[in-house]
Amino acid sequence: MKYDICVVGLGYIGLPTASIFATHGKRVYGLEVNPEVVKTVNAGKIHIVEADLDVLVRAAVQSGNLVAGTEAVEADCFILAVPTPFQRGSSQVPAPDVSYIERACRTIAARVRPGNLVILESTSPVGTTEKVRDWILDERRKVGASPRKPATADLLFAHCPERVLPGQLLQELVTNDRIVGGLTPAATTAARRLYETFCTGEILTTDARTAELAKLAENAYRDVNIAFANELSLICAELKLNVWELIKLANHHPRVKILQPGPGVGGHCIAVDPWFIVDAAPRCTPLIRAARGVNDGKPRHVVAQVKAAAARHRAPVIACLGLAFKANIDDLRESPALEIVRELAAEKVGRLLVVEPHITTLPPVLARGGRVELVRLPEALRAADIVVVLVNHRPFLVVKKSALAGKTVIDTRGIWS
Ligand code: SAJ
Repeated sequence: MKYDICVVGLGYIGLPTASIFATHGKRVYGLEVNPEVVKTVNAGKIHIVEADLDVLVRAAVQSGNLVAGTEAVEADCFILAVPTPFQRGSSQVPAPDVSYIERACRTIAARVRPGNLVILESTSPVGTTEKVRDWILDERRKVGASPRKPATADLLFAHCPERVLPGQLLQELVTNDRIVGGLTPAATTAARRLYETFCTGEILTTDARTAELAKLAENAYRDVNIAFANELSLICAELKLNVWELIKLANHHPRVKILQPGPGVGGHCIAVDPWFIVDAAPRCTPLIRAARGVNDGKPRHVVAQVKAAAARHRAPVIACLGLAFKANIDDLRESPALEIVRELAAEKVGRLLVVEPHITTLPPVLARGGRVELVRLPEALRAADIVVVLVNHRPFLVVKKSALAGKTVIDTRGIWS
């Protein structure tokens, strides 16, 4: 069977994208390396937490338009939605790791036919769409000359970065404006037509390299702005002022809109993507690099605050509320909350009770050593001497003041301020 679209990678972006195309009449195949994910999706279920995604995936699978599998198939269009992490290595600047994209390209290469459109959705360093083309053509050369082997000119390549916000992904997938940048004008046009299937936002066309940098710039912009808020929180701690009140007051100015400080910046995007720009242009990026430094330094500051509070107790019990990288999701990637709890456990600061409503078992990094317990909110609040808010999950917002009486509160998100 030939599909309209083959989406490679059924993660946070690939699964919703595959499902939305399927519910708009496209025959979609989800190519996924993890057989467990394939099984889950083919059963109409989901393996990630995202509001209403379960309903969308069920509808897509029940319609017969979405099928998942581990083998590459033929399709008119291939959408690459695999991770692009970074490697810390020994260098000062973490380097982007595009190996998942390369593997995805080599996996689909033998199935790509003349006239096909290959879209890179993964956030990528500038120039990656050109590499996608090169990897696919290289792999086709390796597998031997095929009678239907397409030359570069027969294939269309474009970068269409995803811009959706985890937590409100489904709505943003449809309504956000979309940037579409092809390696050729024909590729740009083909990609624009494809996204018009479901996208109600404006579709903005450009070239692939500009599209790549635009996506990185958006996330670096947010990182720099959060760093400003985090720096203000350090200044306020030093001067014994309330940063939340300060920001609220400053934001009454018609042209000031300061973001919120927190325990640090997490997730697989904002904490990662700015490094792709620094890596590409190290001499031009002192501001982006400094922002990364401020945000990456914030967990250490929180650990120091907790240690200072713990030193006032003989056998401190510390409740850490939240492990995810932000509110109301289950994603622990690059989570500052996780880093803080891991550090407190490593330093044996006290008995650590963690509340994370979106998980049922602790991640291995915390489970090792048995120093951290995953408990429910009432139990943690009852037992704790020190309560540390690391994530502003909904259930934490409604904690009554009386439940905190007599306890030391370190509220990194300002939910009780
Ligand atoms: N954060 C703060 N203070 C704030 C806002 C966020 O400390 O005022 C923290 C969060 O707690 C979290 C981190 O920053 O740890 C990132 O959260 P986020 O909500 O700002 O962003 P992400 O990573 O969930 O999603 C971002 C979005 N990019 C922008 O808003 C420019 C999203 O649109 C992108 O699609 C996504 O990255 C991505 O996949 O690149």
